[in-house]
Amino acid sequence: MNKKLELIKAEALREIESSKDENSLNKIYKKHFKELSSIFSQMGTLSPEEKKVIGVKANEIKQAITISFENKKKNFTKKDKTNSEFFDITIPGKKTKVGHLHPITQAINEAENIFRGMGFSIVEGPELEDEWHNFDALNFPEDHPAREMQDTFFVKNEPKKRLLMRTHTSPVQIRYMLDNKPPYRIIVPGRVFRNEATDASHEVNFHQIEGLMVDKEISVANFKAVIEEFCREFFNRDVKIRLRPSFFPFTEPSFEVDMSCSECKGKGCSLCSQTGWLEILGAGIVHPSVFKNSGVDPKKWQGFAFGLGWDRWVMLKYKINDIRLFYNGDLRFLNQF
Ligand code: FA5
Repeated sequence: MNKKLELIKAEALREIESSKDENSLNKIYKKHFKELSSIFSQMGTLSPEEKKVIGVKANEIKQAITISFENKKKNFTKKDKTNSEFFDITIPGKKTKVGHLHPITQAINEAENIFRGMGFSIVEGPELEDEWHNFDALNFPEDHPAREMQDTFFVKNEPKKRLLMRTHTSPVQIRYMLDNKPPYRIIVPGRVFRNEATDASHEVNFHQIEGLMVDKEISVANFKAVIEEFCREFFNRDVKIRLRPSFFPFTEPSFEVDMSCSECKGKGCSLCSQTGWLEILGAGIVHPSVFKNSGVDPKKWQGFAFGLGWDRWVMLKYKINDIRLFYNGDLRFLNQF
């Protein structure tokens, strides 16, 4: 039995040492462990003295084989790890898909840069507005049909302070003037909401960029200069615009600005309702009542305000023939920007 044990030890250590991979190592260990187990099971046939000697020896051999097995196994694991950490830097990388800003937002950023260049600051206001800021302070008399020009989503029907989704960005004029002293030169980009039927140029949810410039000697000529400069920079060319007299309760005089339709070049199409012109902004000289409601002395200060229908500007720039493309989430359209 002594000889057999010596043989198992020598063979096991040699085979473990020369094993090539973890799989064959495990097999070798199992095989010799089985042989040792059969020696242990035969110990009952030995005399007490022999049992003592053989028992000690068998245990020493079992320990030696196990240590050698563990060391070899560690070696393999280390090698495997090194192999898996290796990577081939010459393999072309996988491109990660990243999103991008919505075309309307990209264009708002562009507009902000142009207006900043003309000394305007960027101001924001709440989309959930109250009736006073959205209508009353802007000189819309209660029950006046002018309120109906902007079909409104009322949110909470409280008699004293009715809440609504703002129908335009003009209420931010009031908020800003109440909080700041003139002169002013601000723009207010933002989302607005109107409860109206949609078509190629009308949405229920669209964007406007409000503008307000107030100082001691401001006239319509300043307005024209600012808008023409903005058009030139935004469209990167001279564009044809026209001013039409209009009505807004918060400006006097008021006018609407149209731009020659880029889709049909002024001939008439579904985008411009066959007129050849697309209305792109409303504007006017700030009404004295609006100044009074905002704590500004109309005898000392004067200025103009305007509201760009931003979606239509972006449509003109990129020759987009339907406003609904901005909002239906079609990636074939959005990924072109
Ligand atoms: C206003 O909203 C005024 N607050 C603009 C203003 C500001 C006038 C300051 C004077 C001084 P209006 O309702 O016309 O005005 O809307 C302004 C622009 O928004 C329009 O010229 C048009 O380009 C755009 N617009 C109006 N309704 C829609 C709609 N449903 N979908 C997309 N664009 C629209």
